[in-house]
Parts: sequence; structure tokens; C-alpha cells
Amino acid sequence: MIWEGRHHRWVFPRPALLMGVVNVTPDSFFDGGRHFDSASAIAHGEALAAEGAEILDVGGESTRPGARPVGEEEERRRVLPVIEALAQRRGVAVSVDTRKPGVARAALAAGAVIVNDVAANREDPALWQVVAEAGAAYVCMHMQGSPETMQSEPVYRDVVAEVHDFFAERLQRLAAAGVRSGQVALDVGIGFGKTVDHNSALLAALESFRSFQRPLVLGVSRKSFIGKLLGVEVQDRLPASVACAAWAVAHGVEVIRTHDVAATRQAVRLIEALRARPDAGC
Ligand code: HH2
Repeated sequence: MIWEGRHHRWVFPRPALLMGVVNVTPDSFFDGGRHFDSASAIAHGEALAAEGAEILDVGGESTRPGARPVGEEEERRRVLPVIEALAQRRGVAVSVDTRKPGVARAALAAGAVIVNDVAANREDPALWQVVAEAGAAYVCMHMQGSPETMQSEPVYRDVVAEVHDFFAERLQRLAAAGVRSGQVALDVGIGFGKTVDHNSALLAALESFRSFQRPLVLGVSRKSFIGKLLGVEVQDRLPASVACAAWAVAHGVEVIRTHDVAATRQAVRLIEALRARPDAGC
């Protein structure tokens, strides 16, 4: 299986890709305000790359429940200098975490190769045009509702079946929009319009999503479902985040989006070493 965008190409099977989170925001749920100026965001991205991140996901707008929307100009102002600097670094691909076509276009011009879209093109359909024209790699994530509303009583008949149907429909539409399947990775969207039970059901069913034969991306790092399940505050959620990442890789996930690259990488590489044994059971 191949995932490609612009001059980057990842061929699977291969060790899982670590996607380090670089939030240039004042209000992200975990690291909001820590890297809000360009210089500290760039330094943070460099540090994550040194820890083993092969992708750096740069975002200028928080998508936490109830987050205040950011205008396009402000979002561009936040992310562009950071993307420009990190894109110069060899051995890492820069991803832009945005739902806005204008931000995606400018980010790609600044050197990004991946568009990470938590809205799966439902916020502004022009986004797929930008992805198609640039030949960018694309993360298509499932979310019920929007960040403003998503955690007010999400309801599913069968969350796993509905996310499957959603991916099937999006993949068809992406192809019709001129985005080749080799450009697309899929993400079940942990915490985006889902209860603890919905998130747990999706994590338990990760392997079923391999049927799409597209790379799977997963972002569980520090998320509130861990807090609700285990009663731990965001600063104490590293062990469970790492456990979840290891679980995901053991069940076929190819890309782990994380705030904590070094710890996650260590756990993931251990799982891969065990899985590579001829006597491994999974
Ligand atoms: N989660 C967040 C943001 N972007 N993208 C993908 N593909 N998958 C995810 O699970 C995902 C994502 C939320 O995390 P974070 O960026 O740390 O927080 P905030 O949205 O508050 O900035």
C-alpha cells in the first residue's frame, strides 16, 4: 500500500509513522499557549522531529469541543512561518491541520505535503479542489457535527458501521473530485462527536477499517475519553495515551498522531519488534 503526496511517498508495510502535533494556538486542549509564537512552535517541531516524528502536523485553530473559530487570515498568520521553517528540514513531511481551502493552499505553497482535514470536506468543498490540484496527501477524518456542537449528546445507531459507511462515501466522492486513492488516509476521529463508549467501540474495531486498504491515522493523545474512562487529568494521561497507540499499531494503524513522540515511538517500536517474530500471534 502506498500513501503519497507531492514529493513524498510512504510504502507500507513499514514502521508506523509518528505524526507530532505542533499547535500554534492559545487554546488547544493540551498544549494551548505553549507554542503560540512562531519561534517556539518551530523549536517544538524540531524537537519532535529529533524524537522521531516523520510528520509534523501544524495547526492554527483548536478543534476542541466549544473552541472559538479562528478567521482565515489569522490562521494563516499563525501557521505559515512555522510550516515554511519546518518544511526545510530533511526527513520530515509537514502536514497542515485545517478545514479551510485558503489556509491549505497557502500551507502547500509554503512546503506542506499533507492536508489533515477533520471536517472531511464538509466545511468548505473547495478544499478537495486544492488537494487535487496540488497532488497533496490527505487525511480524511470522521466527525459527527462540528467542534462547536459535537459533544452535545452524539448519537449513533452503530458507530462502527456508520464510520465505515462514511469512509466508503467519502472515498467515492474524493475520486470524483480528482483525488487519487493513493493520496488518502483515513481517521476514525477519536473524540469528535463521540462518547466514551463510541470511542471504545471504534478502538476495538480498528482492524475492520483495514478493509479500505488505505493507511489508518489515529489521534488518541491525551484526549478526554481517557480522562473520563480512567479519571485522570490531561497532564497525567501519557501512559494511557501510549497504551492506546500501542494497541492501535498492534491492530493495523499506520500513522499515530501524538503530542509525545519519544514515549509513543518507544512503545510502538516494541510492538512492531514483537509482531515481526515468526511466532507472533497477531
Ligand atoms: N485531533 C485533534 C486535532 N486534529 N486530526 C486528526 N487527523 N485526528 C485527530 O484525532 C485529531 C486531529 C485534536 O487534538 P489537538 O490538535 O491536540 O487539540 P486542539 O484541536 O485543541 O488544538
